[in-house]
Amino acid sequence: MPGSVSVAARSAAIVGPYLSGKTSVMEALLCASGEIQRRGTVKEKNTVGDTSPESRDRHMSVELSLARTKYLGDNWTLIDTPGSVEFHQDTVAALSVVDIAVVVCEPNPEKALALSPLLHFLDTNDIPHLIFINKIDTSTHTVSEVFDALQDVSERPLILRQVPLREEGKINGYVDLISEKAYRYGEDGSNVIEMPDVIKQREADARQDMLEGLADFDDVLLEQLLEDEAPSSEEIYQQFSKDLSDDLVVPVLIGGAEHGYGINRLWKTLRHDCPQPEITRERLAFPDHKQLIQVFKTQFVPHIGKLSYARIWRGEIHDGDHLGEHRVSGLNFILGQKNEKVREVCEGDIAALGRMEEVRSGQVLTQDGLLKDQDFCPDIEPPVYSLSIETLKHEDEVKLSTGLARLAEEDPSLSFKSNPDTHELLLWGQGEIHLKVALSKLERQYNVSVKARRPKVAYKETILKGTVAHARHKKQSGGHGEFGDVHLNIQPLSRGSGFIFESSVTGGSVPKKHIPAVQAGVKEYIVSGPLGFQVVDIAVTLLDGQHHAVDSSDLAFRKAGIMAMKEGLSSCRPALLEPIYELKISIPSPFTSNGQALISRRRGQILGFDAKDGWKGWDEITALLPQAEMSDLIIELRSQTQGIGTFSSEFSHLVELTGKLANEIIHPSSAAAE
Ligand SMILES: Nc1nc2c(ncn2[C@@H]2O[C@H](COP(=O)(O)OP(=O)(O)O)[C@@H](O)[C@H]2O)c(=O)[nH]1
Ligand SMILES: [Mg+2]
Repeated sequence: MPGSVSVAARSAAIVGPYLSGKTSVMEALLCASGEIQRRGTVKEKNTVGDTSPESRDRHMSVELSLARTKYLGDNWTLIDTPGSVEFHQDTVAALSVVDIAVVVCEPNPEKALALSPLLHFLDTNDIPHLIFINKIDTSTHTVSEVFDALQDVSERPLILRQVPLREEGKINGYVDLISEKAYRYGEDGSNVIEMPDVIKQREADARQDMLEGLADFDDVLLEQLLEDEAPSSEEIYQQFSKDLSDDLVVPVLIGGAEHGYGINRLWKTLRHDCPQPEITRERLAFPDHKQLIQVFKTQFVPHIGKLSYARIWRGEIHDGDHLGEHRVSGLNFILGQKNEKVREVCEGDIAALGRMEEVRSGQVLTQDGLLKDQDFCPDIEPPVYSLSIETLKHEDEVKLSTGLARLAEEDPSLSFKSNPDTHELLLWGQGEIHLKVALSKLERQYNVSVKARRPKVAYKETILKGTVAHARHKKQSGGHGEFGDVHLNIQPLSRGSGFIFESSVTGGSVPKKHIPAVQAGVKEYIVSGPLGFQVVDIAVTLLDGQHHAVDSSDLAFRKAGIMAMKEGLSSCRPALLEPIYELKISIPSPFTSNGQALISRRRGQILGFDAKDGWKGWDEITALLPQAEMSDLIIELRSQTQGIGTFSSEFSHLVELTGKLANEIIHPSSAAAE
């Protein structure tokens, strides 16, 4: 076991669903390591994590909180992560640089499903992790019920490391299954007690289960078990560390962060079993370099500037070092809100590097600069929710674009783009709270207030029958007049054809040089047709026309084109077209029928559903859904799936919309007045 040998700094991310107690676990770990004197609580808003106003106001972590600490001589960086799926990108960023993840969960089997996406992520990315069943003081279920439910959503085998001790119906201690010592919880750590007789049999059975679980990965241990030989504690410890490092098994611990229960045990497991950074470096397959620094998170801090949070995988860095053309200006260790300026950082450390203006999250630096052709960026969550935003003051537009660009650099799951169809600026992200937090940061950090509303739907219109329209633009006002005369054949096209303009003019009735002007007029008109929307799926052919030797001009022919379209289109039976998207909805199988009902209620059409590839216990529903029904889909989908259902979408086609719904869209004010 690593005793007093000094090891490179390690790092653990504390992950898990919203409200499971991650911020409290970090607080308890920091208190146990002596980093802070008194355990803060989330309720009193005095924890090391959750320091931003956005976090405190919402009683939830909305960003990463880092804390550097020392436990029994070893250096650590703990990272508290947001639990809400809406802030998952930060969690993924943290998981891209840590040696281990501590998954915190509720002591309730009914809530195990909520861990499914996270465990899937850890399992498929081979990130070593352990599970800490928290709030054990409030548990009304047995630990084995919770354990079984967790096993159902984990691809890796779980191995229970402790059995709970119950006294008067409450869990108030545990037996460690390796050392076989019993402990009673106390506010200042647990005290060893004699193992009560009532638990001996259960302890022996649980220990046997643990050993059998480990023996699946070790022939020597298997042989020992088959021959009824008792392996030594030392051998079991070693096997555990190895299996965890290799991400073969997932140890399960129990405790209660708010009272410090089981926290020393958690620390010791981390200390003994968490892989060393060099093992993680191999897992992540970094190339060999003297210095290797991975930036995983970027933050723009008022009065300080850009900070790049980075893990040092190899070598040391000093303040002022050049990494190729990038100069490190300022090095800080972080404890929640406090930054500690340091002159150098070593292998394994996580630090905030100042003023690396050209470096972005996900990039890796070596002594020669950015590592090219190798991508360590985590995948970006596809956006599922958007708002149309506009500054309250016109003069704030420049500030808005600076602010948005920085927010999107800090959080790649947030994006913005203008919609050419509706002329709106859309902010895209992971949900209502995600966007509200972004808007609150815009106001607080960039001093821009914006108005946000539900985005418009990009309705279009077309025609159901064709016509030939004639228009003459003529103006005589002294000097040069204006003269243009056109005959346009306007015909509907099949869905998805777009817009076609042709000319069949012969003999120069409309001079060649003016034909583009007619086309320009037609295009200008179809931006907003008789119903008020862009006209699509039509073919316009310039059949014939007249010109005047002196008065004809591009301007005159453009105006004639507009006039002919205006007169022609109103007699062509205009029809409203609604955009339809194809959705892939990922949903845990117990909720699949709810998901299908949700689509049907929203005028959707289910195309099919199947088991989701590579996801145990999940389905994927493919469906078509009108865009008008999509804006708050994620909210309802999450509310029906313990917060974990999600979807991706892609524009599919336009379809004619008729009846009352169409009427309400074409005449919104009259519909509202009814
Ligand atoms: N009874 C009890 N409550 C806890 C425990 N740990 C956390 N809590 C409470 O659970 C709530 C959520 O905790 P928090 O740490 O913010 O969870 P997070 O969202 O995962 O960071 C808070 O009200 C905590 O006080 C615990 O061990 N026992
Ligand atoms: Mg939290």
